[in-house]
Formats: sequence, C-alpha cells, structure tokens
Amino acid sequence: MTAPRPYGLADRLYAGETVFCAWLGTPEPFVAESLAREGFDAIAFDMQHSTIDLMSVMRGITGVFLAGKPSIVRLALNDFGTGARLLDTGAECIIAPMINNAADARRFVEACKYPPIGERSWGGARIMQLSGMDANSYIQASHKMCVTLAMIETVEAMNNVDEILAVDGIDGVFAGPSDISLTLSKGAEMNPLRKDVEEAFAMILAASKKAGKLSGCFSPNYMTAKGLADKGWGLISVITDGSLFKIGAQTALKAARGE
Ligand code: 3PY
Ligand code: MG
Repeated sequence: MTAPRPYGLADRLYAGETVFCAWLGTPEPFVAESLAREGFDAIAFDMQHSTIDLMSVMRGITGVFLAGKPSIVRLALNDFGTGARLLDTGAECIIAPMINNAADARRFVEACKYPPIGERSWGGARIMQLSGMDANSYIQASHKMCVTLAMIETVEAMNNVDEILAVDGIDGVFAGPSDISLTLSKGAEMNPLRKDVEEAFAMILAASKKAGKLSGCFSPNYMTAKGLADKGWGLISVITDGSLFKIGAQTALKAARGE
C-alpha cells in the first residue's frame, strides 16, 4: 500500500479553493484522526488556548497524515521555534497568534522559513519520511509548501495589516474574531458576531487580496462558515472539537428523549 501523501494544502489555498478545517483543543491524537476521517479538509491543533502539548500534537499530526489530510498548528504566543519543530514533524501550515506589526511577522518568518527567506534550521528526518522527498527537494518546496499565516486580531494588527502582509515569507493572514471584538470594544465585550468585527473581517480580506496573499479566519460558529466561504476566505475553521461534542451530545439526547 502506498502511504498517503497529503502535502497539498498550499496548492489548494493558492488555487483559491475553500479549505474547511476543524479546530482542536483536545490533546488526544485519536480525536484529531477521527475528525480528519469525517471529511474535514484539514485539522488545526490549537496550542495557544488548550492543553495540547508537543507530544500530543506530533502524534496527532501522524494520525491526521494517515487519514490523508494536512495538519495546521496555531502556536502559543511568540513560540515561533515550536512552529519550525512542528513543520519538521509534518505540519503544513503554522498560524501565529497576535502578530501586531512587521517586526513580529519577521520573527515568525525567521523561525519557520529556510534561507534565503528566513533562518529555519535543518532537521528534517521525519519530514523526509512523510513527504517522500529528499532534503533539498523538500527545502526548495517548503518555501511555498509550508504555509505561514499571521493572525490579525488586534486593532494594532489591523492598522498594520499591509506592512504585515508585505513581509517576505508571510504567506497570508488569519483573522481572529474574538480578540478583534475584545480590542475593538476596548475590553468591553467579547462577541465575535459584532457588526464592527464583520467590517474588520472585510478590511482584512480585502488587504490580503490586494497583497496577493492567502486568507483564513476562525468562523464564529459553524453557521457562519458558509457565508465566510462565499465572501472568498480561503482557510476557514468551521467548528471546535468542544462544540462538536456539545452539539452531538445535545442532538443525540434530544432524539433519545423524544424532545
Ligand atoms: C480569536 O477569535 O481571537 C481567535 O484567536 C480564534 O481562536
Ligand atoms: Mg485570538
């Protein structure tokens, strides 16, 4: 049997396709693999707001790979070195939270892209197993194949979105509606469905298109995902594992109890 070789995420995003991913906070590789087998285009592991650690994400990436799907990782704050380690382990896309200016974006790129774009260091034994590529083919392909998305989720980042997008090696942006709502309201309200968040999203999407770069966003809930796809966002996080459990449990129990 030929091993599955995902490594197609960048091509799909650059071709303008919509990529729907599940967003995971459970540090259990089996959950990641199971969702990958349910038809999501990709699985995103959240290392910023969960207990997912390095070992569970590495095992999760392998499970998702076996299901023939690409893995995405959202890093913890300023943890760019872990981004490189996870690319070494088979992640195809790294999302860095709270990138507020070009200097933040450059530090992200330095860790996650090989020279001449950045300063990522070589350590690709695992990646050669998974990709089936030799070292130098992988290094050359990685400039495009390993996608770096800078999270735009503060007023400062929105003001600097053009300079962030202009950083060589930043492949695109990923909008975070919860933090956008928090900073736009100066801490008064966390509500990703606010009207001003919708306007911020439109501005961020337009900036990414003008720069000729990729776009992604966290959908406030699964009901808003289609509208975001229709607007032209590329990578869309549809639902979290926590919400899936909750909705699944409520639906099953309602049916069982005849409610
Ligand atoms: C946000 O909405 O702020 C996010 O970071 C999504 O997880
Ligand atoms: Mg956020």
